Amino acid sequence: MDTLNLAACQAAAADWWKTAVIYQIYPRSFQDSDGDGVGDLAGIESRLDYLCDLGIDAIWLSPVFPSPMADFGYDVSDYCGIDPVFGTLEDFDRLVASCHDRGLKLLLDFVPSHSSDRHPWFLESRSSRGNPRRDWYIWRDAKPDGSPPNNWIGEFGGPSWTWDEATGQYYHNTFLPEQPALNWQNPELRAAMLEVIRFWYRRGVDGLRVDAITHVAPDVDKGDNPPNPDWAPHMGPTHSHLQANSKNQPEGYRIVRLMRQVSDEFPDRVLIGETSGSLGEVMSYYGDALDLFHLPFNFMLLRARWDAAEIAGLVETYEAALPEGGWPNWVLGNHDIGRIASRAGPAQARVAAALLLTLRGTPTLYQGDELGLENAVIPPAAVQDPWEKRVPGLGLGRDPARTPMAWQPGEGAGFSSADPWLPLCLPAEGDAARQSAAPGSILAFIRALLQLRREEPCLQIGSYRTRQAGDGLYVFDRSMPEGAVTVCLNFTSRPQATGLGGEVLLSSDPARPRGLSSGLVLAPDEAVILRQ
Ligand code: TEU
Repeated sequence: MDTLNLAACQAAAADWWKTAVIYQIYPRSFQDSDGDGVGDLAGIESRLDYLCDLGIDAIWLSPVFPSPMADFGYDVSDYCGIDPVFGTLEDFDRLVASCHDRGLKLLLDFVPSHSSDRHPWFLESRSSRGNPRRDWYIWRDAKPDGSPPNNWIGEFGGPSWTWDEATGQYYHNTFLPEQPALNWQNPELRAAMLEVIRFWYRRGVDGLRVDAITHVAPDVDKGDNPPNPDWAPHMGPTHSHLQANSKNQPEGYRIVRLMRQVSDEFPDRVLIGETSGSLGEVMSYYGDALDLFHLPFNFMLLRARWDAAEIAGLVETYEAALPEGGWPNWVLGNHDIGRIASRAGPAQARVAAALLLTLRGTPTLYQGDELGLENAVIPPAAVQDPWEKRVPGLGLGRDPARTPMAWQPGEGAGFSSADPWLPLCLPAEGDAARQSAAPGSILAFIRALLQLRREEPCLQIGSYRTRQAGDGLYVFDRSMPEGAVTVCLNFTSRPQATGLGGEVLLSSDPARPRGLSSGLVLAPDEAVILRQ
């Protein structure tokens, strides 16, 4: 499948976010600078050289805004501030400047579907039915029997309606009761939220990752959600019903278009949408006129069975579904899902990284995955995630993928001088300092991959074509009119003959000689990039 011609290649090179590699920072767990066991902005600033050495182009910070932390920052109580646990607005301005000095872009999280129940807007809204901000949130009467207006279930279990005794109505919450849904139908709320985008862009932010977009502007009067015929208890309560009426409503798309228009008031900004459902849903968020998100997140690799044929199949399906002119993107891990080194198995972590960083499109790399971090075992007393607390024992909790970075030897692994907010989990190959000094480490391999990606236009903007996929071997080309590179991935723990020859540009095995090779046989779990 050839998906790009020369003109498209040139167009791709014009937008920084098409050739960039994004690195997701989960600020609570990146670097603590003030000894409270929680990471902060000054800590991030102190590690920018590490990120430059790694070779990424942009960082995206999960929320750093004032928050009671019921959902660890995804419950925002002031959209235009910085939570004291992370620092101050001055710290933030300094971080933006330090990033830009180094040529790094900085993206923030924008959480439009809900605020915190401690946000002054909500405190006003719930103060009385007549309050001018009542309509900034979604309030409805109980049914005659006192039950909620519909059967919708919150993403973290329980009804997605919370009764307010004082004013005698329910408010809608898609996630926790502490996260009341904002009413984007209200013109004043809408204007206030769009102004938040301008606030951060004026401070120099280069783009936004827009949270939980499928839940924005639900039509709560549309009726009950139908039962899910394929549901099983292990899937958790949320999926007992299909979210047919509660997600992806027409008004939500109109809101995204407005967000994009505001974003386009500023040059060179990128808008990324957290779309989490089917392929059709993801594609719909590009917009027919490519007027919605630049990059609707593609989470296919997060759910894929780690199998060469299956993954090649989904890459082809995704490529084929892209709208004309729509730029692809790939995500391998984030703060909501088990670590890739655990999902694919530690031996496959290099293959997974090679896949993420050589597929066509903008990759997002999650902090710690470059060290091969695995899921941590969180003792019950240390659980933090509200989802695990509300729906325990099903493995839904997200703490295992949120543990602090392990930087160097010594207490706290260089993350913090205090007890960290989540237990430390050391990567099997050692902390960042140890891996930096070890040529065969996964960190060294990912650095080399990122360097090759910078040097090799084929890997940034070349077309994609599957060569072989099956029996544990996946081989694909990335081509430009001037030449091509071939990516060979061994998904198994046995050797694999590729029948290919060429110049070895990079291997996950540092012992493999560079230079010309014929009849390439991949070692177990090896990734090789060839110039044909
Ligand atoms: O996640 C949105 C979302 O769709 C989640 O329900 C997701 O499906 C789930 O966490 C399993 O992966 C975003 C944030 O990424 C998440 O951390 C927040 O808790 C959530 O929004 C609410 O803001």
